[in-house]
Amino acid sequence: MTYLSRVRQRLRPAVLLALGLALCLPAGSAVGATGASFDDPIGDSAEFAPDLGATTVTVGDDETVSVDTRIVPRPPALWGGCAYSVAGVCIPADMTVTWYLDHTPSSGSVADDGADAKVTVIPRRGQTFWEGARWDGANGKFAAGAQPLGVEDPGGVRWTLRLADLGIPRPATLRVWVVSLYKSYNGLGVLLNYEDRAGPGSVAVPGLPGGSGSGVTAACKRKAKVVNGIQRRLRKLRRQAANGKPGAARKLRRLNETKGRAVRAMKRRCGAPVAADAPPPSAAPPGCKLVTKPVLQQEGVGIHAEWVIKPEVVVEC
Ligand SMILES: [Ca+2]
Ligand SMILES: [Ca+2]
Repeated sequence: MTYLSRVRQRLRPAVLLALGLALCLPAGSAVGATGASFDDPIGDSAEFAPDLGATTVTVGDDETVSVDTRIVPRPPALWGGCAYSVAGVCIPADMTVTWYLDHTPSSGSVADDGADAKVTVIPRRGQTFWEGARWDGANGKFAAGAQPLGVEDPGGVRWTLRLADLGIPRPATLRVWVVSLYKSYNGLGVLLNYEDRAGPGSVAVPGLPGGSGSGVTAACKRKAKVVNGIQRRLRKLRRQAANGKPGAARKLRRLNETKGRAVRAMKRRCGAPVAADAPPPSAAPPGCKLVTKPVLQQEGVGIHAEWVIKPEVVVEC
């Protein structure tokens, strides 16, 4: 039997289902904070891949999400050590623990069960590297995002990121699962491929107080107004640059950079824009509903674009 098939056998779906059902809500959450935890047995990964235990997800009232996962490192590499040594030289293992976050139905990485964001920790040669990434639908791949604040203790790890940095809207149903992976070639050139999976668990991220995001909409309108103002100035500068006005080309370049920042700030506030010519969704997946609410839309393209807030039918979960 190969190593891989042994790993696969250990991860039969029935086990995963049972783990998913073990989800429970913690008692005594702080006011405004919400969370969930899910368990995974210690001992189902006895070697190579770090063994995942319990995971606790907390959405704080400070607009952050924190995830704590208990981990037991396994031999031979333990936590980022050597897969093996050749003449005293350490060959490091390729080891990662990745948290997948799915917050929006009908978008995200199909290969990763619809995940819209992920956080990865890479232990290697006594150092620990943290990475955050968000699904980039336009390019069909994960794009590097804000780096999580990661903390280690002898029994596991914990990381924190802002909801906005992971693209998590309010309200949302956040599904989280964890994958511990180990890959290396042994001395005979055979690929060792081990994994431990935990979850999924799900957390209800409530909407902001005051109804369906009224405060968000006001802030979003302000951000859209800023971007539209920059667009008008860009059109004017472009005409001036075309007519050879001194300094106009330089100002144009600088303002384009400002625009990039303003557009990103606007999208953080407003959420992803809804395409004006996209047909409205006809049905909502289980656990979600169709609602009419103001969304961000782009009218016109390129330098002639105007950003508007318009009511549209969207899926809300
Ligand atoms: Ca485990
Ligand atoms: Ca998704």
